[in-house]
Amino acid sequence: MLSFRIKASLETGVAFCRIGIYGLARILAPLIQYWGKTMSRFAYSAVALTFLAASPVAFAHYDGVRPDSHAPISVMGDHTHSKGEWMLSYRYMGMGMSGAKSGSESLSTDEAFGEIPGMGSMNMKALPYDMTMHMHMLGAMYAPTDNLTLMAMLPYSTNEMTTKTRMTMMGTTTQDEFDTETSGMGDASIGGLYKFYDDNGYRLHLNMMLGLPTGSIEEGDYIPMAGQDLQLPYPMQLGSGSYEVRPGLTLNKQYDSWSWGAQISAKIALDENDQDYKLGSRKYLTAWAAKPLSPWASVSLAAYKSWWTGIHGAAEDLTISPMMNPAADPDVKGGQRLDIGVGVNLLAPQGSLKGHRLAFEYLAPVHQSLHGPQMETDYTFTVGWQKAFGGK
Ligand SMILES: [Cu+2]
Repeated sequence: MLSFRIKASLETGVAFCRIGIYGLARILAPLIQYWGKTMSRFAYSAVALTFLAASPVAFAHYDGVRPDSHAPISVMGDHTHSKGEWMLSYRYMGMGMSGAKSGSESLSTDEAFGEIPGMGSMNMKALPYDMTMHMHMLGAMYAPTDNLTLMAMLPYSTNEMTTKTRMTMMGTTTQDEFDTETSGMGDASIGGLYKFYDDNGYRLHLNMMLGLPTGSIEEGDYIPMAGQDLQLPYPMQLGSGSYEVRPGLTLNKQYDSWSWGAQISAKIALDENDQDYKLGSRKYLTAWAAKPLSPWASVSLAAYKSWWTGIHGAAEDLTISPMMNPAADPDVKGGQRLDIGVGVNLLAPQGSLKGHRLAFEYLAPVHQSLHGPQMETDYTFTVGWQKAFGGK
């Protein structure tokens, strides 16, 4: 009876704390408006997450060896390690894009061509129509202390694009298409995750990553319209060419029978690259919930919201005109998207594979709005392997 009363009053306490958190976040949000409109939305979430984590009710301590103690596999820098532990990981990410979109409207091929001004006496137009990206990502983590986890990631990407072309010669319009491909190392990233709260099943850490300009931004391929190899438009390049700060805040909350988490993060290019441009900032807001089905498997549902802005400057050696191909237009690059992800995390609890993790996640867009015409994302698929070593 007494414990029931304590429990009831604790729950009431939690409810009040949550209301307090919400109120506080509403008061604090305007104070950080100078971050800009989108950033203030982020700040609001950050403040809310921080205070949510401080809800003063005791639950079981965080359990790091549950399948759902790692977030869905698409989330980067989602967890920290304890002192002396290290981890290796490999991820494959596939992404498919196709069609053309302007705003939140899908355009027919004719409508999309209609939005391209065209160039020359033959009114040449090129429309990127289909793109597949394959990324292999190696990751390593090491925790020198219980609070600090160091992290490094190295991607290797292959981009394939099909572009439709149209030109008019002596009153006759002809349509054709061509394929281009690039592959190589992308932008490596290094940094740390700093865990500053770990209690009552809540864990909160800061993500402090730095993107390095190791990926090429001068990839080219054969362009039939030009009859020669040319530097390809922005989406086909392997790296950003800039140093990037990638800050973030991650929250994990574990209950006996389920867990949830959230992350806000951004990628901000610090300097103009060797081609005289800088990618626009990208911001991400992610939330997930996961349910263990057994000691070795959990399923998850996640929402991924992202915003990105156009490119500043223009690639110096890009001779493909934005008048002809929207992929070469630095201004036609912004957008936002909401993806819903369904995932599975597997963790071998014993035997010779003990500690090995395998995870899958499939993301489908439910809404996207693009400063277009740009191709729209059809799906993202990630499969990953992770294994931690050492520690206590
Ligand atoms: Cu790890």
